[in-house]
Amino acid sequence: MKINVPKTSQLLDNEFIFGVATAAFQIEGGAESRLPCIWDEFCEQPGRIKDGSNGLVACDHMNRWQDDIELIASLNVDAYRFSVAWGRVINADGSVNQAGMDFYGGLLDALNAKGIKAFVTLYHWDLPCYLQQQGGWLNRSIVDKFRDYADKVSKAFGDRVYSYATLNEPFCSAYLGYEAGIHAPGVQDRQAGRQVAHHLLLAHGAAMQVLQQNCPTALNGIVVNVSPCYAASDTEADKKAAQMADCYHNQWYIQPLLDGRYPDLLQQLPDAERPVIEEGDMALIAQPLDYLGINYYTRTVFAATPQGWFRDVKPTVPPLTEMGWEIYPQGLTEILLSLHQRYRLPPVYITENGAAMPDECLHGQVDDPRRVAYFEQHLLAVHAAIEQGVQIGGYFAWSLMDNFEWAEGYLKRFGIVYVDYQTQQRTLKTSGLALQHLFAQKKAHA
Ligand code: NCW
Repeated sequence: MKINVPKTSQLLDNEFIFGVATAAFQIEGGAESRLPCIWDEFCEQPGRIKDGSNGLVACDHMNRWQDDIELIASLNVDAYRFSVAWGRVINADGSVNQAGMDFYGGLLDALNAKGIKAFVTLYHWDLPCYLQQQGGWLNRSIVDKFRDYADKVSKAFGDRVYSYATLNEPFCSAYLGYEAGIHAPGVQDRQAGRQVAHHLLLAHGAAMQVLQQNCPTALNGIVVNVSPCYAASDTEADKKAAQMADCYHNQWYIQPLLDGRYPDLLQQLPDAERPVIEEGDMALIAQPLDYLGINYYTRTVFAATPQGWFRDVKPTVPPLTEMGWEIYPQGLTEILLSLHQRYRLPPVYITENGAAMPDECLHGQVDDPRRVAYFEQHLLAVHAAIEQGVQIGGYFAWSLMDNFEWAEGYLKRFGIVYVDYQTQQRTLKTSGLALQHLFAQKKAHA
C-alpha cells in the first residue's frame, strides 16, 4: 500500500522534515535507573489504568535503543522526536545524574551519526515524585525547578539537538491530570487545573529563555494539542458551548503563548476558579517561539449544559479509531487555517498525528490499511493548509512503535511498528512500510 501526495506538494521539498515520535515513559522502561514519577504512582492505584499495567518495562527501549535507532533509520526519516525523563537525568537534590545524561548522549550521538535530526521534548508528563510531594505543578516554585532542569539538559546536550520542545500538550497535564482526573495525578478540581496550566505556561517561558541562551541555533518552542470544537446542533446555545470549549481547551494555551493573554472566558470563571496570575507572568509566558508544535488527532463536539457551560458529546458515527476518536482529517486543515488567521504564527510543525487501530500480527505481518488511509488523508490536510498559506516545516507520525498508552495501558496501539510485549519483537506494519516508502520518495525528490 502506498501513501500518495501530489508530486508538486511542498511535503516532498528538501526542507520539509518527516519524522516519527515517542515519549520516555511510554517506551523506555528501565525504571530502576531513574527516579519514580507521578505515572509510576498512578499505575499503582487500582482502576487507574485499564489493563492494570505500568511503565516499568514498556518497550524496553533502555536496553534496545541501538536496535531501535537502526529501525528509525530504516524508515528514511529526517528526524526523531523523543522526550527526556526528568527523573533519569536530575537527582532529587538537583544534581545531574551523569549515567542518565550519558544514555541520552549516546542516543543523540547515534542519531547525529546517521544524519537524523533530534527533536527533544523536555516534559512529556513524567514529573518525578519528589517534586509532586512538594506540590508538583501546583507549587509555583516548580517554575525554577523546570528552568534549572532545562538549563542542565541543554548544556549537557550542546549542539547535538536540532530542536527543543519545553512541554508536550500542557492541556493533558493540566486538564486531564487535574480537572478530568483521568491522567496522573488524578485530581478533579477546576481551580487546581487552571493553576497548573498557568504554572506549566510559566515554566515553558522560563525554559525558553534558558534554551535561547544556551542553544541559540536550535529550533526552540512548545508542543500543544489542538482539536477544533464543533457544536452538537445549530442552536445558539450549542454554538456558544463549542466556542467556550475552544477557548477553554485550545486557546487557553495558545493565546497566552502568542498574544500574552488568556481568552476572555477567564473573566467568566468564578473568582475561586481563576488562577493566581502575578505581575510579569504573561510577558514571561509570551517568549518569542522559533516554532509551534501542533498535535492533531480528531475534532471534538460540544453541547450546552443547563448551567451555561459545555459538555463533550462522544462520537458514535464511524469512522472512529480504537480510542473512540472520530477520523476527521479536514479538521486539521481547518484548525491550522483558523490559527493562521487569528495569530501571527511562528513556523508550525505537526509534531504528532496518528491513530490507534486493532492491530494483529499474523505470520509476521501487520496489515493496517485504515492507518495507511489515516496518514494519507491527514498528510493531504497538511498539504491543503500549506497551499493556503500556513508555514509548516514538518510532520511526525505518532508513534514509532506501540507503547504504554497512559490510562489505556497497552491496549491501544498507535505504532507504525508492532510491538509483541512478550518477546519485545518489533514488526513494521503496513503503515510503517507505506511511510518508509513516502519518506524515501521525499529524499529522492530532494
Ligand atoms: S492521550 C493523548 N495522546 C496520545 C499519547 O500517546 C501521547 O503521548 C500524547 O502526546 C497520543 O498523542 C497524545 N492525547 C490526549 C488528547 C486529548 C483527548 C481527551 C480529550 C477530552 C476532552
